Amino acid sequence: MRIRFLAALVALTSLAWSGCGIDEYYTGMGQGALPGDPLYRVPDVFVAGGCGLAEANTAPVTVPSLVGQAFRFDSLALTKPLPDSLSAMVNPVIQDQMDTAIINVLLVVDRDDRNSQEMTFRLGAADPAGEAFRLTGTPASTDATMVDGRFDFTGRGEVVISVDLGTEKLLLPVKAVELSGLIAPDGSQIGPGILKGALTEADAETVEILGSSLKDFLTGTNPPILPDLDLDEDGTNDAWLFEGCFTATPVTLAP
Ligand SMILES: [Ca+2]
Repeated sequence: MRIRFLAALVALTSLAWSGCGIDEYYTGMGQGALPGDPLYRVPDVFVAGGCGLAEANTAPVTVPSLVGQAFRFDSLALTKPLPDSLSAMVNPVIQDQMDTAIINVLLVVDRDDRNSQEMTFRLGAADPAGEAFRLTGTPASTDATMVDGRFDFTGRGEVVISVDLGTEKLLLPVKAVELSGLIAPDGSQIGPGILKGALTEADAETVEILGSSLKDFLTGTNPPILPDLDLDEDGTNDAWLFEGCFTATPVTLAP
């Protein structure tokens, strides 16, 4: 795990440098590898077109009510804004840290009205508390529709995803989050699910990664990854679309 993390870091550094045109950096990983060759095969996690949610079989939830149930993200594979080659390096790190309870994102059910086919959730970061998990902040409520096991946010949530980079933390503040997902009839899991949100330019300026801002990092790669969302609709893009596929499983919510 550590070696894979270090390899990812080396590759990120290499990308940042070559992107800035300051230097070229060869990782030396793999005889005969050429600069620009991916270090890893892209894992088969990039399900094209909505994480397979549209194709999944829906079925009514048979559990009478999910109110009070917390679901913890146990996988999150980013598809945007990072290019596939970079996602292929970052996603295994995210997966490792979800497996080891370092990255903890909860989706808590506060309302589950089968008659009106509506639900209300809270989405937020959490910390382990014994065998349970406790929300780290006080996330706002977000409404959703729920038909035949599939929920779709009608409001917007936000969450900060905190990735442990060894000596520092990479904080990814994701705004305007919309979730859609399929709840298993017995409530035993959510998946497939899709997360769509926005990483704002203002946030990316304050996030540090490898000694520079995340904004400079993204715009400094080759080719540059430029903002592709105009959140305030003033005609100038000010955010990156942040997208990923997720699954989640029930956990106990600590008060
Ligand atoms: Ca704008």
